[in-house]
Amino acid sequence: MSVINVDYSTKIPNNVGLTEDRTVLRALERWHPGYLDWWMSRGPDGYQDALVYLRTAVSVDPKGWAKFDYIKMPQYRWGILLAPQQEGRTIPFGTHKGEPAWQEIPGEYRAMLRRLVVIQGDTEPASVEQQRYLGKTAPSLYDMRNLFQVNVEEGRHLWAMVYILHKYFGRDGREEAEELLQRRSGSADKPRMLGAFNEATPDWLSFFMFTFFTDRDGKMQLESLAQSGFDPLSRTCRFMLTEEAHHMFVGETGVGRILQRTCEAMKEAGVEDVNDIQAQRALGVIDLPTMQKKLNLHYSLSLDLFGSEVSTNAANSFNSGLKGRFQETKIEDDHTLEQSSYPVLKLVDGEIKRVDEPALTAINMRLRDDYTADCQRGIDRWNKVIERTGIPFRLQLPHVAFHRRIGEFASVCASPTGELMDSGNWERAKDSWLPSPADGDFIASLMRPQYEPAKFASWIEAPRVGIDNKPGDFEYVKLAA
Ligand code: BYC
Repeated sequence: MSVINVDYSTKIPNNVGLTEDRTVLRALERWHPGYLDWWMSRGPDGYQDALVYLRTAVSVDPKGWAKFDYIKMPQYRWGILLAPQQEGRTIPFGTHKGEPAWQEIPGEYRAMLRRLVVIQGDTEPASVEQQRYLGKTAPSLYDMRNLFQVNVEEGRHLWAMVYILHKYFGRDGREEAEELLQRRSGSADKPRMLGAFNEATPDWLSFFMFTFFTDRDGKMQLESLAQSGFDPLSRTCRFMLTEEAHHMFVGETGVGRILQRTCEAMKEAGVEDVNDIQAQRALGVIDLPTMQKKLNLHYSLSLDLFGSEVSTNAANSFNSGLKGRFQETKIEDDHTLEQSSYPVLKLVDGEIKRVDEPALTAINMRLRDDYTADCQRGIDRWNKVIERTGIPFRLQLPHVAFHRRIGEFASVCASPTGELMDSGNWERAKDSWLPSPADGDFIASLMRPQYEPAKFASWIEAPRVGIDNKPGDFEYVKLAA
């Protein structure tokens, strides 16, 4: 078996030679029924008998890894797929820089690595739980198919982390893998580990914003873990990134299509005031100010996922060679950062200022900056969509101090433009910056399913091209009778 092609002879498709690794194969086979129970009870509600036009990874060859076919979701072949091993790969950063990449985990780093793998693993099922009910209000079969594609792949990403836990962490790993099926998004007793993954995803605008902003954090974190000196983690994250790209595409094009519909409806009806919410809503579309509010919410929740700006956890993960920076190997510096500094936004005497901090402890800040730049490029593309319609409205990223619960700005109240204010004023202004209950009710009123091929809900444009180049009237989901 080559590392490129996937072995489908075992219950768990893989390219890691599971047939010869009986202990791990058996451990995973024991975990499998619990996973399926979780999928059936916490995965997409309904639609488990529908035939969904999904892509499944059949190889890790970048040129042709996906095969599209109709499949019922519970029969999706969740597999363990690692990118090919790079001959002679060395650790690219930290105190072990230049040493051969590890194929086993050095004893002293086990606990630190386990924490990173468990946090990564925890986010994957969490997002599926958050999106559980969205199929019922899908604006088209095309969108429904994309939702389910994202869901099954997040399920596969959970498998990817569970494989690492079973293979390299023995009994501790098996216990952690079990726990990953026990925690629940939004639960009071056993919540998911990171804040954003306990928030609701109540409607499709939230889903698209989530896949734009939160999956983009996933991209940044996976890129950093793909640099890891622990080679199996690096290889598994590299392959996950190929799937992640589609998730961000779903988010970016989803929001883009909503913006397009709103702006075109405004043009057709002659609505000129971009702040006239009622006039826009009367057209059956989502008004532009509410789009900005949802953006503010999802960006600020996702910023929290980067941890504290100054973090010894992050410094330790970097020093020990476990988690690097975004595209580490493309950065031109010494990759050990012992003497370097990095500008960090901090509160100094009640003002927000940039202060130089040791670059090692500022690793989270740097990744967050790279993330913000990547988000900004996406916002620019959305603004082009608006600009082409001639509507004078532009979306903006709020200030990083706005609406934060983790890090330097968790203790202060700031407006979207970064002015610090007291909590009373902030509370009074909050509904003009973040979606209010009334905004939520309005969006909910639009969330009616559209299940006819080639048709789309009133508030979203059709996509420009189909998935797998299928024509506009393609039936992406065949709903069970
Ligand atoms: N919520 O030193 P600190 C994805 C905790 S998304 C709650 O500041 P550190 C996906 C932290 O655990 C990518 N708690 O932070 C997207 C620590 O607690 P303990 C997921 C938080 O460790 C869409 C304490 O605060 N992957 O893949 O430097 C769909 C102090 O921590 C939060 C990863 O994140 C929070 N937001 O950085 C599906 C990669 N933030 O341990 C999937 C792995 C911090 O003292 N994780 N805390 O009790 C990491 O690299 C790091 O752990 C973090 C935090 C970036 C998360």
